[in-house]
Amino acid sequence: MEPTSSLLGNRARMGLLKPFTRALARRPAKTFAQGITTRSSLGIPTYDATLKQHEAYLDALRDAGLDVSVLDPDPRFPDGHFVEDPAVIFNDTAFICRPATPVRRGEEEGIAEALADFHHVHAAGDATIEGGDVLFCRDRVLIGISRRTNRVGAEQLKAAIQTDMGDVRVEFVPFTNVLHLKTGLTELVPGLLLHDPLMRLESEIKGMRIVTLPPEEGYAASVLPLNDQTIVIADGFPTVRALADKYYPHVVALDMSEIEKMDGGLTCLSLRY
Ligand code: CIR
Repeated sequence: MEPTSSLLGNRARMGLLKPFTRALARRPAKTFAQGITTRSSLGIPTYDATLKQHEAYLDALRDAGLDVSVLDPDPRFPDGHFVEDPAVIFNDTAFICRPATPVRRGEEEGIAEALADFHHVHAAGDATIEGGDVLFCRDRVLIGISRRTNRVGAEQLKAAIQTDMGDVRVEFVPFTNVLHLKTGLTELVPGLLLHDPLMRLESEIKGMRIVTLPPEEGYAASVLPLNDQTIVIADGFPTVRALADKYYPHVVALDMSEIEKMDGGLTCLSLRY
């Protein structure tokens, strides 16, 4: 189905979730370059440039009207500023994830503390799950099955979502070749997904339009709609820019070069709720 502006409006734009009013982030720690990355060929990011890009990101959230809480850096966790991965928020529930990589285990404790006002459901047992693999769309939730999120984790999150939200459609999306689901697939507008051709989808996603980007724009498949007016995209990717301009009156294009070097994208730097 071709998304049209008649489909838009804040409620429609954010689909299953209420419009965002708040966000949680964490400032990068000085140890950040010791984090995990598959993109070392891009070079080692500098701390100052990373902080600058992170600050511009926080400003973009604030400019869109979000009340942003920023946690202090935690040098024990070089990847700790990728706060999207340790939790998934829907309504009053914070699903506390279980990171797959031992070096990221423990990040979820600080995030759970920061989300003390929410009802907590904890991933448990053999589950591994990271929020980067969870995409709330207009009409369904997609959970990536990846090297970071296994089926046990995905089933636990699905149960928590359906307990809270009723019989919401939740689909598992096995994929390979990119880190998280939202590294390679996000929803530009209701019903329209942007896809990095590097990402190999192992099952079909029915009933949604998928735009596969030119390979050189794959990184920009990860976009961050904030409300019906504003979307944040990575700067320097003309196809994505043109698509964003078509649907949003306000497009914020951010330089993500340093964040990309550590496999980070736009969604992973905050939790929105
Ligand atoms: C990691 O490999 O876990 C971090 N260096 C990057 C995490 C990015 N998170 C995300 O895309 N949701």
